[in-house]
Amino acid sequence: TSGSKNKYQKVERDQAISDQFLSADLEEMERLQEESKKMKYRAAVVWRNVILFIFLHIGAFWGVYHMFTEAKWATVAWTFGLWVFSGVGITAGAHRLWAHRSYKATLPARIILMICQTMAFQNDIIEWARDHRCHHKWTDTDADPHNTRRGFFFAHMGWLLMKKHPQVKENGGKLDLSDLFEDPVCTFQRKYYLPLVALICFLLPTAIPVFLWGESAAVAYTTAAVFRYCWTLHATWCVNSFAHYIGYKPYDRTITSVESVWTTLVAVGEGGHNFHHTFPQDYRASEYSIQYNWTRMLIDTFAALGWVYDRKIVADEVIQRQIEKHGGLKSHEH
Ligand code: ST9
Ligand code: ZN
Ligand code: ZN
Repeated sequence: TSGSKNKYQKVERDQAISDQFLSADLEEMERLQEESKKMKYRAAVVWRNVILFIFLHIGAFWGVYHMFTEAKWATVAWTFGLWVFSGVGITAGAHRLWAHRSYKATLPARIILMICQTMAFQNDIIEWARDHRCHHKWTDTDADPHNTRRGFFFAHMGWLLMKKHPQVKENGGKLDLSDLFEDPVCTFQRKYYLPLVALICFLLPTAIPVFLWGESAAVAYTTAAVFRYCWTLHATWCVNSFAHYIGYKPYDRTITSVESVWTTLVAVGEGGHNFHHTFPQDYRASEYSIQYNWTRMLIDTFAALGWVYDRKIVADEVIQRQIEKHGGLKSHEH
């Protein structure tokens, strides 16, 4: 029937989409770097963002002060719970599901993940996935939004304080994002993004401690909203900075990304970054070297409930062969 034919085509199409951001070949990377050198581009600082991030950090420190002084224990627990909740919106949602298509999810699961992802306030899913697909395809060139060649701070958060390099826009514009624009969960979120963020990232985290256990609004806001948001941002950014700089490279010694155990701890299971850049289609996003993969446990739990399915993994033999041929242990071997 035409129905089953469409279904079959869709599977093929999804595979093509998740394959398109395997790293570009060396020739293309070199061409990009040559072109970039000729551009004589100078980065422009976006002062609005600098000022907003300064206020965010002041608010976050205030939140830490409140946590050690007046906050009720339930508010502290709530703050840490929301770190994990918004964190999996990024790892299981924006990253492994939407950016990489490493598994499939039913509508209810996608709605839950979208709500979690909105709480993390890291741009809407479509924008997040577009930047991330650029990062994988053109890693460490100027078409990578958080190019590590521009330094540790740029890779961590500096890239959000400046205009994007023209190569990001030019090359990113060629990516196929049709899968994201076809998902009504993504287009709904994009359409109402800022009101949804106000509600889910700031209002609800503040209101619940106030109404359920009588926390003061100022304490709830600075801890569960502002501090938690800022903390989760840094946890995420560590994957772009620390997990591209300091650690081991068991799967591919020629790339910058590394295995970073403590990044895994703050980034709810996302520190196996040498594995992840080597096998970006694998829903586990890390393999043997790192055990605390909470995001994987969540996806597996959802799968047991029938909420998600078709989890992609790379065969053990393939991983072993990769380790033997291309693995290395030293950090910073280019
Ligand atoms: C944030 C994101 O923090 C963090 C992402 C981290 C990724 C980590 C990945 C690691 C793996 C996963 C680990 C998860 C761990 C989680 C642990 C959790 C516990 N392709 O951007 P504009 C075009 S966000 C193609 O304004 P400017 C496009 O036409 C934090 N085209 O450029 C676009 O228009 P539209 C909160 C592209 O003016 C147009 O250019 N948010 C692409 O240079 C203009 O785009 C903020 O701080 C592309 N890739 O401004 C906001 N990009 O969108 C920060 C752009 O309409 N952002 N185009 O299609 C900004 O203010 C601005 O983007 C800017 C650049 C100032 C940085
Ligand atoms: Zn990725
Ligand atoms: Zn990376």
